[in-house]
Amino acid sequence: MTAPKELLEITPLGKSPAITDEDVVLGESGAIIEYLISKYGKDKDKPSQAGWLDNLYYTHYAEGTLMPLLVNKLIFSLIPARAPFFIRPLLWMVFGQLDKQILLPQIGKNRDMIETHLKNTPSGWFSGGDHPTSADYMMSFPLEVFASRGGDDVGEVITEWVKKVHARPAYKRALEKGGEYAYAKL
Ligand SMILES: N[C@@H](CCC(=O)N[C@@H](CS)C(=O)NCC(=O)O)C(=O)O
Repeated sequence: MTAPKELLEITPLGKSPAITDEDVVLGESGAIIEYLISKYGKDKDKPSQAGWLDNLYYTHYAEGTLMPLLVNKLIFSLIPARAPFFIRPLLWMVFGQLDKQILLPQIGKNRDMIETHLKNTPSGWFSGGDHPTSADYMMSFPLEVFASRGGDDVGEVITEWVKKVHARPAYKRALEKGGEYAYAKL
């Protein structure tokens, strides 16, 4: 809800991320990651055969299930915060209940699944290999958002995973090139 309108000149939805590469313009993070890996990845981002299914699942789960839950959580707090002051208390009550009864249990279930998965993958990357794959690239944004906004609901394993992503030299190089980024800190 805060994207600069210049983004509309690049993609019809005016959302980020979006990339341009020669004459290609592409939005949607999953499509961008697949594009970059297949064009520039030189096979090094591919999962092993054993990790293929986990990679497939988490690559799609990130924006298909996890991120919409976190966006809903944000919207449930923005609606009351931005409402006229005289209906704010009522909206806080309604959206607080929706958050507690619908979102929190869902987020908890998702957190437990992710934490269990990461605990069972000793390498710490989602597809179980010794390097990140598309699943990790896709999971990094939702887990950064969750780790920085989720408070006590975030698990220890997720927090450690985000720290590990932030410690990668490639992540640091991206920050140097891309500039300030609110979710780069925990
Ligand atoms: N499913 C899309 C989500 C894109 C999206 O919603 N991007 C947000 C930033 S995380 C955005 O550009 N919001 C700006 C706005 O809605 O004004 C993807 O994975 O690329």
